[in-house]
Amino acid sequence: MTATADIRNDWTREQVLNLFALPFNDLLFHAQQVHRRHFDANKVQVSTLCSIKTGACPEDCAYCPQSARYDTGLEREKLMQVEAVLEEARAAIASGATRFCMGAAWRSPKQKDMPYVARMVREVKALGLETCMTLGMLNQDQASELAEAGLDYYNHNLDTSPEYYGEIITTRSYQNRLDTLANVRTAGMKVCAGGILGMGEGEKDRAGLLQQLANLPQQPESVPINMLVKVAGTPLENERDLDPFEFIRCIAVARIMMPKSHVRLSAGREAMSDEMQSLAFLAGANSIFYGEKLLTTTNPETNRDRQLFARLGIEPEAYQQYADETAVETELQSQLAAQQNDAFFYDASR
Ligand code: SAM
Ligand code: DTB
Ligand code: SF4
Repeated sequence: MTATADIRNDWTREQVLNLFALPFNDLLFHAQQVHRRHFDANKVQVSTLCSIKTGACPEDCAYCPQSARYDTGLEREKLMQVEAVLEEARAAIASGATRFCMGAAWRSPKQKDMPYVARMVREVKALGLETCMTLGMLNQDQASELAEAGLDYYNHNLDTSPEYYGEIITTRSYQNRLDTLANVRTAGMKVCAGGILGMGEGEKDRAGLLQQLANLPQQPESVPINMLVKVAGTPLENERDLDPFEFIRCIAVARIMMPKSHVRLSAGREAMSDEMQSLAFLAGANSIFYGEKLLTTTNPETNRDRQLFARLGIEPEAYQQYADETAVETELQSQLAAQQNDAFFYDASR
């Protein structure tokens, strides 16, 4: 099969469920074959998150620590100054990230905020990072403004299947989300869209989420698969753990259905063992959030991630448009060499 013949936008729910029903080893073998047709299986893209406006969100997303409707003890913070964002972006470069994703706890951006966020995009990009933002719903004009500022990716998740969606969010509709994704595409930006697993949904809902994403007119370039981070005070704080194999199955099915997309092993890694994360990479995940904080919750320590990469022989994917490419290459190579050395001395009793 040729590379493009892999891509289909006409998946039925039954076909997706048939993939989920494969024996685990067959599913992973299939996913790994698709993965290797399109990607170097030992490269993983690394993005760092920055919460540019935290908490006090008017929406009611049942998983989210930033909703003003739940008492999660989170301190609200106003929109960050551009210089403070740049400082975080420089730190992200120094630790080896190639994409910087700026998130705001908004239903949608206000017009008065647009010049600031556009400036953030321009200046972060000028440092040589790929840029991504997630600011809630966008109308067509707002999407075009961000595209003109040079924003590479816009993240907006579908979160779950259309059928289960109403159990999780009531303040915006599934169609609102699809409209935002269409506006982002029309503006010419790359799309980052995925969802969350472990919110009490069934396999048919996980299949429904992937069906929606894969059947978009153009598949998202980036597909974050989050494992619910259970935050005290949110309605989902006591949700039952999802079987880790179900999570891995979902990554593998995403890889098969969206062969050319980067599938991101996103929130929830801190609660995963190294072995589970390596299974996710085997299933075709090839992107992570890197850095000790997600938006408001914690992520694995960068040293743990570096060691994991070294133990698995994984290298961070280079981003060819770095302002000073040679310097970054050298930095990444020396970090990797140091980690490989550390891994040699890895203490299994740790
Ligand atoms: N407010 C904007 C929005 O919702 O569109 C952008 C920020 S929002 C925090 C970005 C995404 O983070 C959500 O769509 C959701 O998929 C993910 N997310 C939020 N809280 C999470 C949690 N507790 N566990 C896993 N993923 C989460
Ligand atoms: C995505 O899919 N996951 C990221 C990013 N896109 C913006 C956010 C995860 C947030 C986890 C909860 C928190 O740290 O607040
Ligand atoms: Fe607000 Fe986004 Fe959290 Fe929903 S996910 S409550 S929109 S910050």
